[in-house]
Amino acid sequence: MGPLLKNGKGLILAYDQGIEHGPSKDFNEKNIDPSYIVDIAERGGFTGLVFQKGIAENYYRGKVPLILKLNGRTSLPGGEPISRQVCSVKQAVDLGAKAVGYTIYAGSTYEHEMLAEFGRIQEEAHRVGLPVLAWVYPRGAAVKDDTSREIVSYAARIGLEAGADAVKIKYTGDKESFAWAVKAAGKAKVFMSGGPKAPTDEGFLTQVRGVMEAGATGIAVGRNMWQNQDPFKMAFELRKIIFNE
Ligand code: FBP
Repeated sequence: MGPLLKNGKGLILAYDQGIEHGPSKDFNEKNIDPSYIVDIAERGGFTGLVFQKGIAENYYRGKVPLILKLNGRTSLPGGEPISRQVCSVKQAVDLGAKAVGYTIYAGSTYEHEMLAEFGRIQEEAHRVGLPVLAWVYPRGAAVKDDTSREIVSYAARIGLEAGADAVKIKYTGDKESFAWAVKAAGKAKVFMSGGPKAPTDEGFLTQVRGVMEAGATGIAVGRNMWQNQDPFKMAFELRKIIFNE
């Protein structure tokens, strides 16, 4: 995880929402352009940038460490979630990625397919020296509350046991319960997932402070950055909290 961290901490910018949610749900005239996101990552001092391969091939400029997402899905089918591999580890290496990412929808009736695929990818990535970040999002009819202490700590533990070097999990709502999830993740580094844009910047920053105090390695966020009117100011505030700058 070294290349993705500064002083042992990480600030990662996620931009795979175009395929996950569709362009009209999250994007405006500005942030629909991937070049704008690359600017935010570069000028904002991010330690990692998450793209799907099509965006990476066309827009990635090599300055901020790339985390290539290897699976993906659209929001169109509905039903139990499944996200399958759409890009190889070799392609990640060819694109200069410093890590690969994969989403596991634990709790889905298809979880066995994602766990098996993740297992193969993890072995392949480790063979070529790439760390693996797991987005572990419990989801599907069996999952009642995907941000409860129990479920989020379960997600963190799944990441550890499946062999992830880092796990990206949802916020539980308070520092104490998030600290339990960090414990459950063991040696897997924990990144908080951003979620929909918070109503106020201060509210989001307070949340991030709590998450860092709970022992997280950092955050991996999208909408709370590139939907912000002033993402550079937000990045500045986040760097103060995460890196003690
Ligand atoms: P956000 O900070 O915008 O929530 O992005 C984090 C992320 O994990 C993205 O990488 C991914 O596209 C999205 O959330 C998935 O969101 P959802 O929870 O709706 O599946």
